[in-house]
Amino acid sequence: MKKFTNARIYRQHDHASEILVDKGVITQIGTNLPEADEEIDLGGRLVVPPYVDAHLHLDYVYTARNEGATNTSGTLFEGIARWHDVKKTQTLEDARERALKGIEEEVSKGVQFIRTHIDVDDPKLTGLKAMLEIREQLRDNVTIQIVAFPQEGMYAYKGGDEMIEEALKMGADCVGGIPHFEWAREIGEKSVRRTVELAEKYGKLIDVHCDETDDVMSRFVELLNALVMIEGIGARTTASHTCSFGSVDNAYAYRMMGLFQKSGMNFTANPTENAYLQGRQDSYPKRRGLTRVKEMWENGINVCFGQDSINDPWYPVGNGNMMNILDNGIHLAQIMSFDELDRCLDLITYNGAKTLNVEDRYGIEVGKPANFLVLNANTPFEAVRQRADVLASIRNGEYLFKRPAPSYEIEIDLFRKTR
Ligand code: 17E
Ligand code: FE2
Repeated sequence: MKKFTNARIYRQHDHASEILVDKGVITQIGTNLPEADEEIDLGGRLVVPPYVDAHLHLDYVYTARNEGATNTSGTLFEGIARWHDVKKTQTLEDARERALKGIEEEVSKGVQFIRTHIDVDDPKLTGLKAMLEIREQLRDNVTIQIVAFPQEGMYAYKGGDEMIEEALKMGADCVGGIPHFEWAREIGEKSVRRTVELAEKYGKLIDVHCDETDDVMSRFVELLNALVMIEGIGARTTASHTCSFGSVDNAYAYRMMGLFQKSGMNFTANPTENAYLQGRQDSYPKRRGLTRVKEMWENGINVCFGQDSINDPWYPVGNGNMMNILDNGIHLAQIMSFDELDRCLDLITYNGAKTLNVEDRYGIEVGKPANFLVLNANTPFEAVRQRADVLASIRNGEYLFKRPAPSYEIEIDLFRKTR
């Protein structure tokens, strides 16, 4: 038995400050809990559930400097073209090494839940094979979900839809799609229908790259939402990116918001990547690529953030630091009232867990696995303001890592003399 004391627990509204853990599970939360063999004093620091990266591409990581990978226009579409060449040189060993390194980088910054899209437009399914193996190997320490993602199209790539089906049979968790990349609107629509059919056929979750463009006529989110609402699988579905929804007119957005509430569909935004990739055909004013995150959040539509890219042909400077993603996201979305700042950690924790459909195993509650982070801050507001470091990541009651707290209370001579 282990007892974590002197904790400030995120979202815990009474003053409970102790967490008792037995065999990797939270058995009690409260004050003056029974003694335990091991007691760990957290010094009043904030304890939050692990970060969730709801949208990442682990097959692409660390390829930004590969031969032929340079994306000179900085657009999504050039990224796809560059990856087309890079992936031909990918080997199983190399895919494995890079993905492992990417996961390690994320875990070292407090992530324990990752949904990764894996490109299945590849006759050898190299990235998928590597990822399926890693998912099982790391299962105890990090929860990984795999999306069968047709990066070059379900129909624009010959046999793309069959590759997805194959990937689902091999064990991918979610069906993906990229309707805005298909060669005609009708084909994009056909791909969305196919995504939903495949999810039903194989009992999988859905996560579609949806409307990742500034083209306000790109409205595949409307069809995806309607289809999953009809099937009653909205909560099992995610629309990722939905950049163009940030540019549509308000009358359309208003109607759609009501329909999103009805379906219960989830949304994932990738603030850093889309700020970088979108608005490329704009002069000024220049759009910043983000969907209507603030309004979704205000209206009870589940929305969360993802890192998307770690050093790949789309975005070179991703590093798996979800606090950085949150920081960028709340700026771009203008989420900054004190009330919002107190709750916005949800966008990289609880809301992500809901998107991943792992809520039954997630959160600081009795009966759940003892998975949590200790942040170098005393309140949620200070955690966000200071972009607090993760001091410890605990999984099933054991440390994945812990690191000493850097002190901000150094004395600077100049200031001491002035006082
Ligand atoms: N592929 C895609 O379609 N969109 C992205 N943002 C990335 C890869 C990173
Ligand atoms: Fe993506």
